[in-house]
Amino acid sequence: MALHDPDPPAPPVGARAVAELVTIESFLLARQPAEATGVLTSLLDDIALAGKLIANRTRRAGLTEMLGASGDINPQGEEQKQLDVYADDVMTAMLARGGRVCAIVSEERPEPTIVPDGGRYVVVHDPLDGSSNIDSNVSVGTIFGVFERVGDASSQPQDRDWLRPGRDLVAAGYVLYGTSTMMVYSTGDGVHAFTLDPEVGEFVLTWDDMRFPEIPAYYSFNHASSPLWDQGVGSFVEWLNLPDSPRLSQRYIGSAVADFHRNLLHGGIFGYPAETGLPAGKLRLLYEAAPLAYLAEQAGGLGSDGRRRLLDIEPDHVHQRTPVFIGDRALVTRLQEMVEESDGT
Ligand code: AFP
Repeated sequence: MALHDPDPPAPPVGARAVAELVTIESFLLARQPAEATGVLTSLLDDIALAGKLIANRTRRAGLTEMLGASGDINPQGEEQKQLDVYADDVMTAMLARGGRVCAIVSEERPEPTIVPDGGRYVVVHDPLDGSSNIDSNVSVGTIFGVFERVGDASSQPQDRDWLRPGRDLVAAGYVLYGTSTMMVYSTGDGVHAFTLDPEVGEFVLTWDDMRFPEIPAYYSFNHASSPLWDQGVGSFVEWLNLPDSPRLSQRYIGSAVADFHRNLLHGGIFGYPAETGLPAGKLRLLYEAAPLAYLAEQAGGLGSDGRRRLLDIEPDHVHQRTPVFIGDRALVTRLQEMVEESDGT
């Protein structure tokens, strides 16, 4: 079920939906390679269950006094929302219980969490991306990436197991808490989306083998920051508004996961450039930019920091930031060309 036009096909409903009902568990099992042990499948199952728990709490946040700040500050110096802490606790508990994960890197914790007697996978995640939007009831999401550890199972996990370029990811995805709850992931075999059916409590297949549409529709940059951008990025966004450009419409939610999701469905580019005073941009490489770039490439798109392929950047530390441009391959390539041109002047 390829996606080539800006309006994705409506998912099956009624009797056809039941007949065609494909849950994430059955889909994962059906698509796992013959030689697979099922451990990665079970790990993605754990993340799906964590997503259901977080979805339930975010949906009821206004009713259960779960809105607002927790009173703590995260490693980036940002105010932690109560739901940031809840989502981080749920992800950590779910990932640490199955004996499948040896270390967990979270946006909300200064250091990686080592899981005693853990397994062969390392999970990096942003438990609730866009959390500054929660109180305004705007879409937020959990972004995750999975690496296979480098060291053998008997050794203590260490930097070499999580300071990895995105090209080493074996899986990545997000759970989006919006008008509906969706889980979108890839294990290197295409990008697939599932919608949580609250009545059944199951993530049900909505789209498989998603591809960026050939004709993009949107660009997503925080225009208010444009005076702080490099000249190359400024020229690119100006070009987007010229008569001979692809004539994209502008949409910006302020939750990277939600902006990425819209642009994956309808075509487009999301960008968070470097700014004067913010030379590395705002987004974190390991658990925000790299997982989204992995999905973008699996869907025929591209991720860049303006000069390099995002998936080739080796992080020096777990909370490293990077400029981010992700989405339609032709648009990201055009941006890189214009940055290169301005570098040359
Ligand atoms: P929060 O998680 O603090 O809301 O930040 C969200 C985010 O990291 C990313 O999801 C957005 O694209 C970006 O920050 C929004 O930042 P601006 O408000 O500066 O545009």
